[in-house]
Amino acid sequence: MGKLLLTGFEKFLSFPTNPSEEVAKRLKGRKVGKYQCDSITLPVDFEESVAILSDTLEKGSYDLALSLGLAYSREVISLERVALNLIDDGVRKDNKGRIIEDKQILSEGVNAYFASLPLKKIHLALNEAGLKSELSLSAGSYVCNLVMYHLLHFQNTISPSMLAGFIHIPPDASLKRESKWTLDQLEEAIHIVINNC
Ligand code: PCA
Repeated sequence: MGKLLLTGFEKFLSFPTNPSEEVAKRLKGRKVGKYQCDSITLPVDFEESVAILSDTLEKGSYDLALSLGLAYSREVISLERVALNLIDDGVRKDNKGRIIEDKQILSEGVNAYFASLPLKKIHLALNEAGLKSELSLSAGSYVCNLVMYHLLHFQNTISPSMLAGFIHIPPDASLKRESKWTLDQLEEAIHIVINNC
């Protein structure tokens, strides 16, 4: 049985919940496909998110690491292809009230990393199940991109055989009334992602 780390994020800005946390919690301790799932909630904090993620990855020797985050303005599951070595969000504060603009994540780091997940296969499987998804070229330049970059930096430098990547999920209908997604559907989508890894 493979080892899976699934991460979600705590709530942030004025959103009352974060479905990425809810979905990660639902899968905690469960067997999904060929993986046994560990899950954690990361703080929306430019420093602590990275510290907790790195510590967990170092201790866990995972075969698959999947991070989830909320993309409030997106309508479908976004399969992120690229993490950039950049934080630049002049508007959104983290949960400690910090704003970071135009800053490299790692000054000696490469400019970008690609997810090591079979994204095209996952995309097809989701769409066949009627759960709409897209391949996305940007995880943004806020905390999700930061976590994705560190996850892929770890994969590339320490654990090259690990499958790793980031998925942005849309809001569920309890968070945004116009949303067509329920938490059950978001959870099903993440099951399909894992089953195709
Ligand atoms: N979404 C934010 C950070 C936490 C989350 O769930 C993002 O897209 O960067």
